[in-house]
Amino acid sequence: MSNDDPVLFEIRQSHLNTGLRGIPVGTCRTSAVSPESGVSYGGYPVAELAELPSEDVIHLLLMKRLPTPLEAKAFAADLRRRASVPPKVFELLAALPREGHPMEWFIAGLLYLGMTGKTGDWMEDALNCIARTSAIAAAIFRIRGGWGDPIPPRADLAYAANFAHMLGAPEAHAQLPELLRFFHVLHMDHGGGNLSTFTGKAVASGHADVYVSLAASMASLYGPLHGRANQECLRFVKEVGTSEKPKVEAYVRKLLADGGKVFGFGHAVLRKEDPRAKVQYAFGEKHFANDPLVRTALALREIVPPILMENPKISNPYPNVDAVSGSLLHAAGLKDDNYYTVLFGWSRVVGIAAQIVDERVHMRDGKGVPIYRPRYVAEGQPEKHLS
Ligand code: NMX
Ligand code: MLT
Repeated sequence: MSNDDPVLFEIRQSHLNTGLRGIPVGTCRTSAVSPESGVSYGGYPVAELAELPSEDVIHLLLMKRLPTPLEAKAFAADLRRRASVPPKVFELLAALPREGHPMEWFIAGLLYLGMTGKTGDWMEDALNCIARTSAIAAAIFRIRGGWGDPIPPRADLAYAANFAHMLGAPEAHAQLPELLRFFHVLHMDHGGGNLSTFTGKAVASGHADVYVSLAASMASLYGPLHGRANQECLRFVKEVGTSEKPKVEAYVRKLLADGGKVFGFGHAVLRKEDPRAKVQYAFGEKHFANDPLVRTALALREIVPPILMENPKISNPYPNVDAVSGSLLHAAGLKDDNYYTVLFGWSRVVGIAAQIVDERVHMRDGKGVPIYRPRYVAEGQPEKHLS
């Protein structure tokens, strides 16, 4: 092996069946995750980007640089032009069973979008899909939640403000549009190896299209250990039911003794408090300091890490992105936690689509990453014959 081809990782028997934990499999052009400082997009710490309009950050992830003011205007207008969804898609959504989870609806919505509007060009489909998922996600809240018919987008609103408008949430707090804007930016991307992103790129490596690849990603995000942790986390915060510290501590200790998981804490890569959680806690302290669920989430922030640290198996005892997001959404008027993972998906679609474009169009000098095909070592199958 030459010096130009350094060994990055030595694979040992003990690495098998660990979910590829820590094993390098490729390069990522959109974002990087540092165990200590968390995620950055294109080199910018996510907490700084949380100040920007969604469109600028979408541009950064897709084009690998922030837009100039003129480009930003043109890019936002381009996304608005692409945003219209065929009415047939809403009719199809309306026919879905209410018992289906909103994420199952979102997966169906992505497939319907693909069936009614794909071009086959990776970048075009990525842009169209990003532009159209706001209408799909908002329609899921409205149709499944019984809020009414989908609300058309407005030509004068920015991406996230338009989403808040299309939601038309009956109990919306004045801070909801601002919360949705930075929620969107914070959740867009998290390196190349998180489960939903990895899944989407793997599916796209077989040259399936952007829409079905994103639908597969969203199936990964649906799991309670991944994106659905935001829903589970709010349920957990509700169950704790108090911000009185001794009671919170007693609750958490009993939960762990019974073998339960403390939702919103821990991470496969991070080893410090997630900067995305920090931004959200600060917003909670500023706008919802008297909300009982936000207060419980803030108490958990203090109490849980030292308790989790007592278990040496737990690699990261600190809050992750989901620790307080549900409490904020609830305080801002989105009361039904069943829908929270759709908001995660609405955001993560951006980073996954950008990474799919990179792997299909740019990697390996434009040849693209070949079809994913890791090796599995056969286990417990001595040779046998039928006769
Ligand atoms: N509560 C209880 N046990 C935990 C927790 C926690 N918050 N975090 C880790 N552990 C356990 C974990 O289940 C594992 O136990 P076992 O060996 O018996 O299987 C052990 O500690 C070691 O796990 P780690 O290596 O620290 O973490 P891993 O990379 O396997 O998992 C998570 C990472 C995020 C799946 C895990 O920390 C977890 O289940 N957290 C709670 C759910 C959650 O908040 N998920 C959201 C993550 C963010 N996202 O968007 O995906
Ligand atoms: C996250 O946003 O924290 C993830 O998608 C989980 C991960 O990085 O593994």
